Amino acid sequence: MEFFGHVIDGAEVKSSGGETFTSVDPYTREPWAEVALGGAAEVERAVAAARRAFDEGPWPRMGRAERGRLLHRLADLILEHADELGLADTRDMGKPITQSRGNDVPRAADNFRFFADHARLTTAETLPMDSGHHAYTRYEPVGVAAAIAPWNFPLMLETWKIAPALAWGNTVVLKPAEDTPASATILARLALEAGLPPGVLNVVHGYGPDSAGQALTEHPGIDRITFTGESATGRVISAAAAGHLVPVSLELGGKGGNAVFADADLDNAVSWSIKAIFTNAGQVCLAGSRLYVQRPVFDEFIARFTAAAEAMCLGDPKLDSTQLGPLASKTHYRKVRGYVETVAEEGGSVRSGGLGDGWFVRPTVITGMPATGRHQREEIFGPVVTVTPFDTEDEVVALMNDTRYGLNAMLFTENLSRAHRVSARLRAGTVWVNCFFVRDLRAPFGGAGDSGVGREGGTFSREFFTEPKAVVMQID
Ligand code: TXE
Repeated sequence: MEFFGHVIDGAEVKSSGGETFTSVDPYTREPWAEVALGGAAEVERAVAAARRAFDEGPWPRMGRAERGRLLHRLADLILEHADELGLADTRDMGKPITQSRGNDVPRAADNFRFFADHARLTTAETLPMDSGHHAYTRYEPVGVAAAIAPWNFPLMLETWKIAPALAWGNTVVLKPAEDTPASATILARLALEAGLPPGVLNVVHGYGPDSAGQALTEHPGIDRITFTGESATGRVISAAAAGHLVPVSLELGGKGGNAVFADADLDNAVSWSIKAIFTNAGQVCLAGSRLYVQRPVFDEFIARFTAAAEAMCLGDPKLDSTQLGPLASKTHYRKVRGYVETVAEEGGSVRSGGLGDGWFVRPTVITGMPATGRHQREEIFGPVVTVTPFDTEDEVVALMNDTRYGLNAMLFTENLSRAHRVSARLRAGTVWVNCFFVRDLRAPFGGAGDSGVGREGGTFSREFFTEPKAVVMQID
C-alpha cells in the first residue's frame, strides 16, 4: 500500500504516535493507501510552522513577481504529474479518470496561475483628498489560513483555497477530507519541489470532529478559515471561528434548480442537464438535482433525457471510457441508497436507473415527487434527479426559489428577455443560462442561505485573504 504522510515545515512526516488510517478505493472496495492520522499535536506543529514561515520566513516579504514565479512553477509540476494526481483522486473517491486527470488537474494548475497573476496585476485605490492629504490602500497578507476541504473535488477545491491564500503572501495549513487524502500530500511534495519555502504549505490529515479538523478551526494561531462541505459542518466551523473572531468563508451544499422552457434548444438543454446531474456521479454541490420542464416539451424532454442517462457508461473509473463511477464511500453510498429506496413511499416513481452493483447508483430519474418531499428538499449528492413539469414563468421561479439553499440555478431558453428576467429573480450565487459549470475565476462564487457565507474568486478572494490598509499622507 502507498503511504501518504502529513507535510509539516517542509518535510513529509508521520504522526507523533504513529497512528494511521486507510483510504478505501470505492471501485475495488479495498484499502489502497495508508495515511498518517493527525490530531491536535500535528495541528500544533503545523500551525507553529506556518506561523514561523509567516512571521520570519521570506514568503510574505517576497515580491509578488517572485511569489508568482514559484506558483507558476508549481502549476507546471501539477501538469507534469497529471497522471499521478488524477489517479490519486480517482482511487480515493471513484471519480472517472477523464474528470480527475482531464478536468480537475488542469483546473488546479490554473488556480495557481490565475491567482498568482491576479495578485501581481492588482491595482489599489489612491484617494486624493481636499484637505491637502491623500490616502492609498495596501492589501496586506493576514497570516495563517486554515483550509478544510471536502472529498468531491479534492485537488481542485483545495487549490481553489490554497492558491489565493498563497498568492497574497499568507501561509496555509490544509486539512483534506479523510476520504481523499492522497492528492493533498502529492501537492505539498510538489510545492516543496517548486521551491516554496518550508512551512508555507502544510498538510495535516485526519477526521473532522474531535480530530485534526476541529483542532485546526479552534486553534488560536490561525487568522482565516476557508471551508467547503456540508451545511451542518459549516455551522459548527462558524461557531469555532466566532470563538476567536476569525473571518470564515463557507461554501456549503446546494439543491440546484434547472428550468427548461418550451422555447429552449432541447439538444443543448438535454446535453447540459445530463452533465449537471451526473458529472462526478452527482456528488457536486452545484448539481442540477431539481429539474423543471415546461409542460409542452415535458414528454419529449423526458424521453431524450432518460435515453441519454441510460446510455452512460458505468464502470472502472480508471478507464477512459467510464463516465460514471461508484459513489465515494460506503457511508455515502448508503445515504444515497436510502433516497433511491424510498422514492415510492414518498410518492414518486423511478423512470430509469436505480441501484447498481457494489457502491454504484445508476443515473436515476424520478418523476411525480411532491415539492415538499425529502427528495426535492434535501441534498442527495448522488446521480439522482427529480423532474417536475411546470406551466408558467412565475410558477417555476417560485419552485426554484423554494429551498433553503441558494448556490446555483440553470435555465434553458432561447428568449433573451426571459433569460435576463428569470436570472434576476432567482436566489442563487450563480445562474447559468443555456450552460452549466462554466467558470471564470474572476467571477464571484458562493451561495446564499444554507449554501454558505462569503464569495471566492478574483477580488472576492483578495478581500478575504488580505487585510486592506488605508495609509493617509499629508502632502504639504
Ligand atoms: O461533509 P463534512 P461529509 C455534503 C453532501 C454530503 C454531506 C456529507 O451532501 O453528503 O455534505 O459529506 C471536515 N471541524 N457535501 O461528511 O462532514 C471533514 O473532515 C472541522 C457538500 O464529507 O462537511 C472534511 O474535511 N472540520 C460539499 C470536511 O469537513 C470538520 C462537499 C467536509 O466534511 C468538522 C462535500 C469539524 N467539526 C459534502 N466536521 C460541497 N459543498 O460541495 C467535519 N469536518
